[in-house]
Amino acid sequence: MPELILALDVTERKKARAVAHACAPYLDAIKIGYPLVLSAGLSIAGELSREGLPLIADFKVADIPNTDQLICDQVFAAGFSGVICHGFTGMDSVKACVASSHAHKGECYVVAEMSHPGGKEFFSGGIAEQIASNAIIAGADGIIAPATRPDRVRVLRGFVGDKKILSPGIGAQGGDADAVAGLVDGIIMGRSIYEAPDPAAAARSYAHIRRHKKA
Ligand code: OMP
Repeated sequence: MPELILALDVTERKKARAVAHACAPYLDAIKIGYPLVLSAGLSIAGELSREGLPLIADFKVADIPNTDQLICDQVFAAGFSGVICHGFTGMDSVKACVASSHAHKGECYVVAEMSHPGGKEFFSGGIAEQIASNAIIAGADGIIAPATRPDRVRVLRGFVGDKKILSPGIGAQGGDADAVAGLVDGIIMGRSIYEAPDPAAAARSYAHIRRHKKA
């Protein structure tokens, strides 16, 4: 049953807290990243974690292993329960992110292929498949794969087995929730929820997604 993960990319602390609180009953996790953390500060993580939902840090960590580990350690110290890192940096870097995540009893997700049109430029020709395989070998908990390309999600599923696939790109980026809901473990959704006139109603309207069975 795919989870619904809110990508809370707003840049006002007050709005972030209000949207998170209103939507929380209809969500399985909240993801925040640079837009909110750079505007509201890292302490927003502790505030949002009071909603009682897993909180994923989307910092797309992409550095040498030592720096990756330092970043991830700070992520978990701030109250996050998961982190997203890039995989193109290589196995040793991904392993460093996984090691920090698991040392803090958190989860690590590796971007295998990005959802925007430009995501096809470099995550192509077998690269995404290699990143996905490496993520699994490195012990990651799952990958990020594009809801804008369900055919690619299907292919990448073949490389990650039962590990989680979290999938962004629904709504604002043109992806169709029903087309991927049966293929993934989590749907990441941002603007279609937090820009809606009633974010809670928008989140609730995706309740059917959470009942899809994985193919
Ligand atoms: P919306 O397009 O507003 O629904 O937001 C999608 C969210 O998923 C944003 O926070 C993006 O940064 C994130 N995302 C992608 O859209 N595409 C990707 O390939 C990877 C991510 C991500 O890692 O979460």
